[in-house]
Amino acid sequence: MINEFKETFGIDGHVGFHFGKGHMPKAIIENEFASAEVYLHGAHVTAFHPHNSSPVLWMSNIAEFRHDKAIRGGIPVVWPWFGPHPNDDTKPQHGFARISEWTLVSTTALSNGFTQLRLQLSDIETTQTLCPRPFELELSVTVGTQLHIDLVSRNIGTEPFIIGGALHTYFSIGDINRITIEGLEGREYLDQLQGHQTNLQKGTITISEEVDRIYFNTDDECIISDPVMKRHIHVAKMGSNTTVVWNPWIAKSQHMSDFPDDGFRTMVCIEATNAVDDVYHILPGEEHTLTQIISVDDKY
Ligand code: TA6
Repeated sequence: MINEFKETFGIDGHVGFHFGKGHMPKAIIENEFASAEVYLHGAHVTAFHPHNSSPVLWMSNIAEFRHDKAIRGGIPVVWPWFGPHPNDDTKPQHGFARISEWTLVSTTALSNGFTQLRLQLSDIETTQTLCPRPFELELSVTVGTQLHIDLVSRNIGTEPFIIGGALHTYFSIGDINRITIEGLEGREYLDQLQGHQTNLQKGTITISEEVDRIYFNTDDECIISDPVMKRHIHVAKMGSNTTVVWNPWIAKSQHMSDFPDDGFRTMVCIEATNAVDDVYHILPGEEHTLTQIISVDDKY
């Protein structure tokens, strides 16, 4: 399998393939700007490391690499619903895209020195029980001075369908008690820990307890200021008007078997999301693109 990937999609000095954890195939991307890793399981980006900074994505050191489980950390692809299924709790939390095996479609060394991978998931028997509408889902990963992720949902059937989802990105930070997150000042949010009570974000976000918030009516860029790692992480997005900010804090970290008890101290999730009223009705033949663009500046 790996040799077939290498022959068909390998690009000398830019794209290689290996069996990663759990003996799952992954693409290794390397260029003059950064390195990255993408597992075919869940089309899951597990690493983005700009050469002029430290790794940007947080990964659990006890993540489980199993076909029936999402990899903990990196960028889980949440689709076609965010959170629990709207009316069937037997269906997986955050949809099925992140626990499906995707197909690699292309690898490209772009003229600007960036490297692009495209992966696809289409309606196969395992997904038809979960998504009764014919669909095509594509993830495009472009690695360079920034990490650009596009999640394209295509309706290839004859009936309209509604989709939600998220690029559920885990960011690596120096100390949760010392970061601030700008960009959502003055926005309202649903507090998932307070029965979806609506609150107003006053000033920049600081975190000193479990946080699980869905900010709505926002297409804003967020900026994580990290005084320990002396950098800012810029998180821009398109095709989304809801942003989720999550940190599990102590109790929830201890409750998750694939999340280290002290993991909450060095991670925060900022998620480009389509949820609540920000879901998309896609007509036959049409598509929706959810984009997240991640970059780092060390001008601290
Ligand atoms: O995005 C925040 C959230 O919805 C939290 O409520 C928490 O459940 C988190 O996602 C992780 O979910 P997971 O299914 O990956 O454990």
